[in-house]
Amino acid sequence: MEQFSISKTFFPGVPLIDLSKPESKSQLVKACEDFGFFKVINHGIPTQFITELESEALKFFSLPISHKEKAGPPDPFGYGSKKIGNNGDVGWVEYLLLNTNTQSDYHKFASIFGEAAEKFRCIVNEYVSRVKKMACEILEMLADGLKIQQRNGFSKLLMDEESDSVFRLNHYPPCPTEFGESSQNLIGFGEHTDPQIITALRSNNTSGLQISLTEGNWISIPPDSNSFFINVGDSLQVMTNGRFKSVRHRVVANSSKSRLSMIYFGGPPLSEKIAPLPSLMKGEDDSLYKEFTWFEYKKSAFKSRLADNRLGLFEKI
Ligand code: GA4
Repeated sequence: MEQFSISKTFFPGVPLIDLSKPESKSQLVKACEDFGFFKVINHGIPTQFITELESEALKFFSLPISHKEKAGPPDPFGYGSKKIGNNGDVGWVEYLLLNTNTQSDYHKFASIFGEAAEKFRCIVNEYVSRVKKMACEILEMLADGLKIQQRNGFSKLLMDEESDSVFRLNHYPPCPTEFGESSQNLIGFGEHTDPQIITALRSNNTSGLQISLTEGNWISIPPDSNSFFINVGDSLQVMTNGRFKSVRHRVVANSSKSRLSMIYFGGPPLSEKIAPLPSLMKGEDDSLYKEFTWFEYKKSAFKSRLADNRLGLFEKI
């Protein structure tokens, strides 16, 4: 009788982690090792904070382009459309990039929102502080799961006043019909890994997000507006000396529905040295990576193209 090897062909699905269960720690570690990506439920963020920001974001994106452009260009913060970064990447997307620490970018919104700019700022701040708290809890569970003595070994970098974290609202309008059949393959946001420590994404129920575990193979992630999707960033890969993988991901455009995602990128202070935690190396000199600060990595990242293997430059040969 013919035997089927299910394990080789069947994709078991994205790890689903229940944050309310302390025993999730080991599942979290495994998800970061195997996928660098997982979905969390029971995340503790009340729906009201999510839907409030979502409706503000939709209000913003539905303004005429000439209004939205007043909040641009993204240098690197502000409104951007199609152009991603400074090195020639484009996608079927418009977005708002915001710094989570300084409020200096909000003057860009005052001319569009008028007094509502202040309300927008408050709603973003409230949302970001809750998502940051959840991200820190996840990082602490991971530190426990890895048996790192300092439970806040990772999370303290996000909690630091100088933490260089970013917040992004991405709006992917439905792809117009004149693009015809090729619209199926139109890229919303090109493939890349995130340079920071950890990313927390919440989207509406429109599909588009895909992850790649092996080169050239893409897995579509079913959307779930009640959950958060978390991914390991390059910096966490380095801090775990390659044990956790920063996941390559992208967004493909949808031909009929618009997709809105709200993304928190938790990063360390600029002066922070990004290096494997000593307890995660066998010997002192066993780091797979050269020494660098977050400032150096970020500078190099912003010179790169989206799809580049940014960590490659920092690997020891
Ligand atoms: C990817 C993760 C975040 O969205 C981001 C992106 C940034 C940008 O949009 O300006 C980058 C990209 C991201 C990595 C490589 C460079 C910089 C676009 C790009 C081509 C805000 C970030 O920190 O790095």
